[in-house]
Amino acid sequence: MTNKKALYQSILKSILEDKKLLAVLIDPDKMAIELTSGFIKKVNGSLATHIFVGGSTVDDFATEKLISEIKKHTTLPIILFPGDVSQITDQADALLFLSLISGRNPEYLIGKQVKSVSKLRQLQLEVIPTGYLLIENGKVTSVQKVTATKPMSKINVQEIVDTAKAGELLGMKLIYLEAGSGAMDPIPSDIITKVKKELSIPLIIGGGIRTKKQLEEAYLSGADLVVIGTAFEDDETFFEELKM
Ligand code: 1GP
Repeated sequence: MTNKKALYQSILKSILEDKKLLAVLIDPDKMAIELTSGFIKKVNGSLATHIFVGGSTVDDFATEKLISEIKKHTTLPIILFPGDVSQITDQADALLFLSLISGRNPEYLIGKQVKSVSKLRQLQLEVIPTGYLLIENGKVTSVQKVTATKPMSKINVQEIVDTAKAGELLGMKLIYLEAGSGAMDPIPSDIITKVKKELSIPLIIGGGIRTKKQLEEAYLSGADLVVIGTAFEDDETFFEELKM
């Protein structure tokens, strides 16, 4: 672990300067090493400001191998968004230290975090405490399956707002509202707006964003950083579409 907070500070600085951030999410399970350089070239030429790496089910060492390959081709910061302790590596610049505060499964609230400490102690990795909230989107997502937790209902906006605020009050440095990878619909704008209004820490939005309009809407509603994975995986011309 390191006391340096360089990456988190740079996120805060961007927000102060009114710059919106975009992370491309790469799942080590879906990205073949030999295709990495071509993909990262497109990321470099895009609006992306960060690369997130992680997935719900990933083979041991696949994340480390993938990140060392990505680093050969980019200077963008690489942040771990791990589905499991095995994905933690100091090849990355920072780690989203996630606690699934929308759920009530102790393993994902604190259990996995405790298990990761012996590993983190040995690594020079910036650790960013992050409150992670899964919001329902019309289909069962892998986060829901893997964590055996229920997503929060979209209808009960106040509960989502209160949960995010509780995360901040517990000392979390980021809040991540997740619709789930490949979600039918992204997080609704009114939820983003209301959560953002309550928070004084940065807000990350991800899941189901497939168009430039949806991206812009997330920013306008209050997202500081948007995460997109599936849309880039499915169609790399999306990198170009975003620039138009
Ligand atoms: C998933 O929020 C991320 O954890 C990104 O979702 O793959 O739907 O873009 P997509």
